[in-house]
Amino acid sequence: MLRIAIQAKGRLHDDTVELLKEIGIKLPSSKRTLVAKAKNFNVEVLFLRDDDIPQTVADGVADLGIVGLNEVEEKGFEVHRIMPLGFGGCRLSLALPAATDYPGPRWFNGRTIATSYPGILKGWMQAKGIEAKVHVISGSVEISPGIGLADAIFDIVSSGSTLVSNNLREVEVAMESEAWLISSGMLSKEKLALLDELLFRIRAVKSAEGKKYVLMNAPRHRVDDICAALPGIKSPTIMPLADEGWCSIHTVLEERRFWEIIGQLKACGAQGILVLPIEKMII
Ligand code: PRT
Ligand code: ZN
Repeated sequence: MLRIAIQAKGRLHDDTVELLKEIGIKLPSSKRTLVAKAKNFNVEVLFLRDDDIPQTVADGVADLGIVGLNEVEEKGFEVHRIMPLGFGGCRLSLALPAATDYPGPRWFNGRTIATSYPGILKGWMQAKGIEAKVHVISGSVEISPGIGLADAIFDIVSSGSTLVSNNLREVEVAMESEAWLISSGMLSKEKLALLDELLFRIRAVKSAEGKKYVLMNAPRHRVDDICAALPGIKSPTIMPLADEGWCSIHTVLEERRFWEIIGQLKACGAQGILVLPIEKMII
């Protein structure tokens, strides 16, 4: 049995549970407990605070964890970083009062910086040769300059609106983060086999993300032009239709390129274009 530690509640919880569901790990829906056994896969899920996930995995209490890379970096426990999962994206940035002139990192010399991530901040300061005082607080970091607690802050930013509403300006990005799958370094052979199966499923779900299955009818004499406009996985499938002058073309398209390509397809005479969602893709 594989034990996976995930966030009990918070920003990563819903996306994590959704990913587990997509790869076939159904959790009892009733109420959240500390531990839940999956109904149809040899997996047990531990619901924890995100801060506790890296250590739980490093100690081998959980075999795997899903947690922000920022927590992994900050805590510094030894875990394997297996793969980024494409959600929980954010950055860790330095910000200062919006009206302040900022000549570059040396501005921070001799200043006080408030943060909940002293480890990552000190790493950045060392890399830049900055000597500043680090004031550690556990929450509401963004109000520190306004109340005179610090000259600047180092915190998580995603849209940037929290900084703007506190009259702060982002001046340096120290790291980019997202949710990662991490593992303990001491997995048995049986657990490694289960992990392989899990990774296979995650890759199948991730491969399908942002992609659509597209079908269309096309005049035979324009097939080459249509294929040239289609950046499919490999070559598109082309099937004859009852009407000999026409065929049916099937392919997979990146959703973000859809509108750009669809115009070209129509210009080539494609008709009856159908766009379907793809759930999983085994390449
Ligand atoms: O209870 P528990 O300890 O498990 O959760 P938590 O409160 O410590 O963490 P939580 O749920 O807030 O965040 C979990 C993880 O989500 C973080 O460790 C990051 O990896 C990731 N993440 C992604 C974020 C954000 N985006 C984010 N915007 N974590 C926090 N924020 C906060 C940030 O601290 C700031 O206050 O949102 C504010 C900034 O947001 P913007 O959009 O205004 O820039
Ligand atoms: Zn936390």
